[in-house]
Amino acid sequence: GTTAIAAQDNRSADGIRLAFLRHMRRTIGKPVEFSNTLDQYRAMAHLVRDRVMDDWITTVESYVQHNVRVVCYLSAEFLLGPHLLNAMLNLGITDSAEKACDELHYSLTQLADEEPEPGLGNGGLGRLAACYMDSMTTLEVPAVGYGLRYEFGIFRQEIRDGWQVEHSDKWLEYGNPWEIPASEATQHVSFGGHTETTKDEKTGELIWKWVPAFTVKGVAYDTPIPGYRNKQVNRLRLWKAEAEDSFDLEIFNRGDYMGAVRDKMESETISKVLYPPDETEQGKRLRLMQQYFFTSCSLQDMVRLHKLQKLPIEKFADKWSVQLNDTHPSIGIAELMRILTDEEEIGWDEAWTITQATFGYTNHTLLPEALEKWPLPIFASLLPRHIEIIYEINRRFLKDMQAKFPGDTARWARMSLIGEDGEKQVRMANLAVVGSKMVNGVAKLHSELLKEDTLKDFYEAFPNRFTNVTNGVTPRRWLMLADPPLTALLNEVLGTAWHTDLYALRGLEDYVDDAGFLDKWRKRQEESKGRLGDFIKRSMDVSLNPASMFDVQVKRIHEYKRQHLNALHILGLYCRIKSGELKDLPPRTFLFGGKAAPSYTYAKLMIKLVCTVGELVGKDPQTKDLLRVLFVPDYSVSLGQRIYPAADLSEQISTAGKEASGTGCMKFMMNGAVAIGTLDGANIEIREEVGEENFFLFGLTAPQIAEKQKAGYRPRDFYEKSPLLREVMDGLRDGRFSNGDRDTFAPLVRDLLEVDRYFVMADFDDYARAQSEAGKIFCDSKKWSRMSLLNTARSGKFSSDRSIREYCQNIWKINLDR
Ligand code: 26Y
Repeated sequence: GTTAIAAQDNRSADGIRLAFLRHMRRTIGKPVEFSNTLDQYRAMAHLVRDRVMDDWITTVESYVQHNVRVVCYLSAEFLLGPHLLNAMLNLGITDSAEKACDELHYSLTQLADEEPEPGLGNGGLGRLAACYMDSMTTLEVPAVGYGLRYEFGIFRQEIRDGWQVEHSDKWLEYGNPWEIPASEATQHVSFGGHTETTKDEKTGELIWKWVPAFTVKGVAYDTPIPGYRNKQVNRLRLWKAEAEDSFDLEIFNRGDYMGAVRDKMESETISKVLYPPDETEQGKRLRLMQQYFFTSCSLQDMVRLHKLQKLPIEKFADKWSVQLNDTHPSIGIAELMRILTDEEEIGWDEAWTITQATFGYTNHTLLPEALEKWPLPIFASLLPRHIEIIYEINRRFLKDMQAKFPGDTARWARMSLIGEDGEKQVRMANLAVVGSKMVNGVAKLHSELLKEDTLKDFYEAFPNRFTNVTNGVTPRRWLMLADPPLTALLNEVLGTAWHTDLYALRGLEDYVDDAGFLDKWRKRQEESKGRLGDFIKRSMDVSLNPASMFDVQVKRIHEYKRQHLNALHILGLYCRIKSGELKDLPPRTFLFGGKAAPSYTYAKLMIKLVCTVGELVGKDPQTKDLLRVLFVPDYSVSLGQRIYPAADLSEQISTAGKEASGTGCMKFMMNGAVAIGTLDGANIEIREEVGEENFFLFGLTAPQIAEKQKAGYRPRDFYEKSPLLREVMDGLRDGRFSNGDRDTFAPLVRDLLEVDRYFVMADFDDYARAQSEAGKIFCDSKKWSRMSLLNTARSGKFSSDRSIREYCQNIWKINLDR
């Protein structure tokens, strides 16, 4: 009928052009001929949003009608990346939009480049949450993402003289067309004060009351998350902290205008800025406030919606599955207990059953120092009622453990929710495990090590609670959006089934001995490298050689990720070229990107090292045509989309047993890069899928590392045994690579020779061996193309669609073939 025609027109080039012109007049308010690229981006964003909103309404209606179970994904970070082209891709209107732009004489990509990236996350954990939102919607899982609407996202990184300099990220400066305030959802969150008990006059039972010191208002901002071509749209609800309206009233009462404004500012600080995962911790109190603030708003929102649908509160866990993305929202366990017992007046035992049935906890780290702990005084002063609840959970829990493990006092102390070594602390991981029905790691090895090591005591107490869900990434953004020419080629030979069933890429294996196709594959790869080269020429004024091997390491800068191992290897190549030992080396371009936490001095020094090596090899006439090293500043989702498709070699070189999963490795693999890596995190599963002959393995294994650690590791022994390592470390110490500067890298050299917590020295020689093997095979372009093609062909497992299916099956108990 007529509505169908209208809907179709909505998505045609004409429909889009007319809508664009309408938004240019009515939303932007400019004659189109005076508009700049930012205006054009904004007009385009608004018309795309209109089309997403139409699907949103129907999705919400169908959820209400079918009274479905809802997954709530609680995460302090959502690293979405730019919306515009992703929304167009998922709606299926990219071609029409391109045509409309052509007619208007604009370039769609140029206009899309105007979108400020919503950088509401640090790295892997935040990006995972974004991939999972995409997959949940694509698989039609009713889901809400809950988090914080940071006014300032991850800092912008500048590299000045080789050092990282941070700038604040004002992503909201020109408004955000992708969010909609949801006024009906406003919540109020209390802090501080004290608790009181009264006796119930009838029953004589004690009633707890929290008398808080102040409250903060939570205002909801919704971002629609469109599924892939299925007319489904889920909601990402982010909370902004504002002062309570009563502040304004108090101005009259107290005549204290400045004081009122100060209170207002303090309230709004809560959602002001994203915390980087720093080593030296500052501002702990504010971070705890952030976590409680967004978690409480989210749970209150669920209770509100639950009641709106007239469901009994006792059935809360049947309606809501709450997944905790690491411990950051794990205070939710105590908060739900508070809501159920204090506010809904449900008895403790029933409340605990509901709470445990509601939550699932995903752990993302093995580093014990990264498990969150809050100093008791800070915690108790901010959340006096919650500390009482945690004590009561703990009392009952320890009683069970005493029955289960009689006499094992050391074990009880390790498992307690309150740490007593030194200053008393609240252990959030322990709370998360005790209060959840399921606990999962993010890759096979990681989940095993959680059971054997980090959470061993808990595994022994609750073996059935532990499971694994290997991470995944969305092929829509990381393949289709990132590499349209590759997408076209895959569509040509495989059709389009792989868009939502990535295992269908296996069909590519039919071409693995087809010389013509392999040649096509190689040419396409070189074109990808050319496109990245163009971008780097434009933005950094550096020219890259697209025939060289692109050897890429992009991820947060961290000692355990070992960007310095990569840099030391390049110095090794430099030395061997200088000495004449290495002659016919295939030219290589080493690309680095990633941010260091602002207070992580060592990581910043690692960036300086990479930049110093870059300058050295780029200036030396003997090496400058063979080696190029570039640190690309301000690594982000959109930069990742440009980089992954152009990579030949993917660097996944963390110390075995330290990287929980890693997800960048999966993005490289989908795009046909071959990995050089250790047996760590998801690398192990990547190697399993692609075959050991298509993966450059090196390094100590996790058990070997553990053994060395126990026996007393001496990095200097490796330095003394390896002539190349000695030359590199001596050169670094003596200033040979840094114009005679012996000071800058002295702390790094000292650490590596004397401590080397991450076994850089121990793995150096084997890494150099694997690198040289990769270099040799790269010279055989047919062999390399074959390996590259097999990486794409066998990447099916690493779609986040597969991960979400597993969460549905094993954790959320949601039936996908309704
Ligand atoms: C400030 C604070 C408490 C904090 C904020 C962010 C602590 C940690 C983080 C982020 C952690 C993170 O990104 N972890 C990574 O999660 C990925 C997704 O599961 C894994 O692939 C990756 O191995 C892990 O390091």
